[in-house]
Amino acid sequence: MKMAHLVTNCSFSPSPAVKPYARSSGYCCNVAQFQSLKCSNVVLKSCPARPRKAFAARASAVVQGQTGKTQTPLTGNEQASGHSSSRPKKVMVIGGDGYCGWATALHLSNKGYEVAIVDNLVRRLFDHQLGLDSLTPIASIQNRIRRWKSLTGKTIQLYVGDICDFEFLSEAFKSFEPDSAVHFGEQRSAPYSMIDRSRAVFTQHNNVIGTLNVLFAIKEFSEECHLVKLGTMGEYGTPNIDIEEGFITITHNGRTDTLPYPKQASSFYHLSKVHDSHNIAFTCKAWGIRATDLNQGVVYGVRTDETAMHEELSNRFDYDGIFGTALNRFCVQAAVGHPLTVYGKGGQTRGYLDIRDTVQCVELAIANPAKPGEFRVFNQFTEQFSVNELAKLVTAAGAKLGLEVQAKSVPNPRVEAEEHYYNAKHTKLMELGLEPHLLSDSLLDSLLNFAVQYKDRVDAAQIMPNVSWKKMSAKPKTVSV
Ligand code: NAD
Ligand code: USQ
Repeated sequence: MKMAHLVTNCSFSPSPAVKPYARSSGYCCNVAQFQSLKCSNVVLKSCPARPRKAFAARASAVVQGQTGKTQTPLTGNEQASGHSSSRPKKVMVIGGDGYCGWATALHLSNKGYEVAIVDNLVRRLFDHQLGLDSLTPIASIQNRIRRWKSLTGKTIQLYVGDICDFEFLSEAFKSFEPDSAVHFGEQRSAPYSMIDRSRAVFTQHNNVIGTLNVLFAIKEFSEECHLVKLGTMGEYGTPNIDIEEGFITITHNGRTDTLPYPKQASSFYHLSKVHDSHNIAFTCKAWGIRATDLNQGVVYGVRTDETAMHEELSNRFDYDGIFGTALNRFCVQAAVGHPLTVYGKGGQTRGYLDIRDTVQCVELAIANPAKPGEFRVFNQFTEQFSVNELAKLVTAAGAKLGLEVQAKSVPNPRVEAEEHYYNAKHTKLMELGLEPHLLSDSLLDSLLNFAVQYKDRVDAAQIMPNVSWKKMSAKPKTVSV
């Protein structure tokens, strides 16, 4: 029996003095730091067959046969050749402890993929440091994975560390040997990136260098590995023409070419995604890497088939002014009787999708990999809404549940167009078979009921936005109360 490092019952007690954005902080951003965490009941066993460094902590020791009802997905080569060995396809989910990543890791595991999560848990640290919390209580990653194993018999491996640490990432790649790497592991909040200089620098360093390391790891250790990278619709901004999926054909001075669609990102976070896309496109050309850039819209919802199986599998649900996204925030605001915070005129239009479609889209991208050297871009959303439209929908759904919901325009903390044209294409994932869960009355009802169920956990002080694009400065800023 192959045993690896088994880590249980870790409890994090970061010092309040620790800066979230300092890589040398006492948090588990890398090897030594992870080991210096306060952990109770830590059992470390060595793996004689494949020795690896202690920081590549695997939560479950034994890789067992998959017991899911769905057909075991095969590796890319097996699919291509029509031959099948019994080896399930391996997917590394980077950022697998986060909102989209956790739901995706469970979904893929349920579908018969062999899954490993890579995460440095820095998102949990942001909460500690900013005094924020998920609406839903979330179990530690170790308990989540143990619960999943006890319910389904399926193993998810865990590598705790920072992908900006190339030594750590190399070990994870060499040890797991992924067929696909799904990369969610970034600082993903636009407001967070606009708090102050150090958070802006952290965001771009974390995201750009992390992705660059993933590209180097693929080139060095897993040439065939398909990179599925979470980008964002916000890379395109809000141009006054239709938004295409990644590329646009332009005729200029009588000559025609198909070029990357122009990027007009509107926060240091969104800009980090633009830089990522350029680096990925370049390495596809230069090194023959196969990559899919999923330009995802704003995600809403919280439950997927898998996370609903047990409260210890619950996903995070952010509602605060920094990490909370529009529709999720509005549902919580409605539940606690807070006026819906429409920023400015409320004509800001974006693509939105249900978290159940996030996991479906990623699965589709993995099952239909890009070819070697191909850089594909899919726009990943299912419907467009303006902020005013969302506020109207939530107000109506709240009334049906007996909630008195009011929408109120608050001064827009961001610099963005508040009335604009928006028409973004999103057909490529549909062509691959996406069956969207559209925002229906019933979904809104259940989201609202969910928010009502946990309303005692809401800290009303975290609802109003408190990060201003214009007032951002070089001076470190504290944003919690
Ligand atoms: P999240 O913050 O909940 O999860 C991100 C995870 O990545 C966290 O668990 C965090 O600890 C981990 N992480 C961050 N930096 C890391 C590093 N250097 N090394 C290892 N792990 C690291 O975010 P999310 O909402 O799940 O978003 C996931 C991805 O999807 C992001 O790339 C985001 O830009 C993209 N996206 C999200 C949304 C949305 O509405 N949530 C919409 C579009 C795109
Ligand atoms: N907005 C409000 N009121 C609120 C919250 C937001 O009016 O209380 C507005 C914002 O000003 C913005 C729009 O709603 O115009 C969307 O804001 P958001 O906070 O829901 O989403 P955003 O900051 O764009 O970021 C989120 C995720 C990010 C992802 C992005 C996809 O946090 O990771 O990249 O959605 S997209 O918007 O398509 O770029």
